[in-house]
Order: sequence, then structure tokens, then C-alpha cells
Amino acid sequence: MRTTLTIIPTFNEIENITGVVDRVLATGRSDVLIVDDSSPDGTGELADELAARHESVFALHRRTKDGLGPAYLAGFAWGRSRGYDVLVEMDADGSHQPEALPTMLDELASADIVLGSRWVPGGSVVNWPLHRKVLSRGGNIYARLALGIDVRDATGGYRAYRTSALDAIGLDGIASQGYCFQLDMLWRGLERGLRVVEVPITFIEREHGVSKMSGNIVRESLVNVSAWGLRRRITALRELVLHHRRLPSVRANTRRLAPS
Ligand SMILES: Nc1nc2c(ncn2[C@@H]2O[C@H](COP(=O)(O)OP(=O)(O)OP(=O)(O)O)[C@@H](O)[C@H]2O)c(=O)[nH]1
Ligand SMILES: [Mg+2]
Repeated sequence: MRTTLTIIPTFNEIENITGVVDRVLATGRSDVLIVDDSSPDGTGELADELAARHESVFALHRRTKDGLGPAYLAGFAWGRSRGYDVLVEMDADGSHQPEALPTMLDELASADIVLGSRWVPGGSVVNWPLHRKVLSRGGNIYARLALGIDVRDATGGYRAYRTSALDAIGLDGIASQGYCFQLDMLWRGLERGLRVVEVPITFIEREHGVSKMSGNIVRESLVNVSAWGLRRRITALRELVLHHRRLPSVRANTRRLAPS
């Protein structure tokens, strides 16, 4: 019986993808779908070879590289149409340790979304330069204040979703492309009352290949989070003035796993 699918988006990850796929398979807990956007370095062909070699590995090829968000949405659609109960997001660059997957999946028994979290006690980041740490921590603090959420790592890309959570979130209106996609998904999930758990993870900077992080990706997050935060405050004010009622808090359903 297939229940869990780990979706790994790739763009030019030829040096990384085999090791990560092998490590996911070694957990014995998940199938793998590689979503490649026509990488010029041959990652797509390698994904096909891995799919031919392992019956629980699959490859999905897209014509254009249009960001992490659309790649994941294509992967989610693929997984849902094949009846998987749980869909996992994982980077191909070795930053997300597949060995953490069993703990994350176990936590999903009492949650709708499990976040691999770098910024809770027990979580850590290895080999990141100071400016990346500042950017990630600063972005997370801003998101927390703007959206009124109680999540320490809302931008991370190592996550497990119940398929039912994706149904509740409703993926049709999601247009975010970069790591703002992760914020977008979480924010919608919290607004819909889904239960979110943060599990500490060790995030290790990639050793091979280049990061796709860019100024545009950071800008997209800043603009969207500010707009969502403003919209929430306006809605809250309107409810208070017109109906003398407070909006339900989006903080209530969040918890953090204690470090082991
Ligand atoms: N299919 C697809 N994958 C992408 C795209 N952009 C990034 N990826 C993949 O998404 C994952 C995360 O991308 P990274 O370049 O590591 O970016 P990041 O993790 O946000 O940034 P760093 O922290 O600098 O590594 C990797 O597996 C990339 O290959 C894209 O447009 N399409
Ligand atoms: Mg990365």
C-alpha cells in the first residue's frame, strides 16, 4: 500500500539527487517523485534512470523553470491523483536530512502539517554564512509579527502534509513562486484551522551546485506577507467595528516538539 510520497523539485541538481533519493528510500517510509524543470545539466535524464532502477521512484518533467511553487503544485497534483495520503516536500541539495523523515511522519499522526524547523530549540543550521541566517531569522520574525502566527520557521521547505490538509488549503489560488510559496501554504492552513507541529531539524548548506535564491524571491515574500498582514488587520478591525467580534486567533493550533 502506498501512503507517503516525497516530492523533490530539481533544477540542476545532478550531483545531489542520487544521494538524496537513496537516503529517502533507506528510511523505508516513502516513495519519491522528482519534479524536474528541464534542467540543462541532465538532472531530468538521471531522474528517469533512478525511476527505472527503483519501482518506488518516479519522475515528472516540466518544460519551463518557473519556480519552486509551481513545481510543488504539479507534484501535489500528481500525488493526489495517485491516492497518496501524505505528501512531503524536500530539497534536492542535501540541506534536508532524509533521516528526519520518520520523526516527521510520526508527528503527522496528531497534526495536519509538520514543519521541519531550523529555529526551534534543538533545530540548527550548519555552514550558513551570517547574512543567510540574518535573512532567514529576520524574514521569520517579520512573518510572525505581520501575520500574528506562532511559528518559528514559516519559510522552511522541509514539510509533511496530509493530503486532506492540501484539500482544506485549496491549491487553486496559490500563485507564489519562491519560498513565499511555503509561507503562503502555511498561512492558508493556519487560517483554516489546521493543526501545525514544528519538529527540530538540522539544515546543512548545500555542498554541490548553486542556490536558486534571489532578490526577487525575497521581494515576493516581503510584498505578499505585508499584504496578507494588512488584510488580516483590516478584516479584524471591520469585524470589531461592525459586529463587536474578534477574529479567531490563528495561533491556537500551533505546537512545537521538544528537542530530543
Ligand atoms: N523544479 C524546480 N525546482 C527548483 C526550482 N528552483 C529551485 N528548485 C529546487 O528547489 C530546491 C531548493 O532550491 P535551492 O536552490 O536549494 O534554494 P533554497 O534552498 O531556497 O536556497 P538555499 O538555502 O540557498 O539553498 C532545490 O532542490 C532546487 O533544485 C524551479 O524553478 N523548479
Ligand atoms: Mg537549498
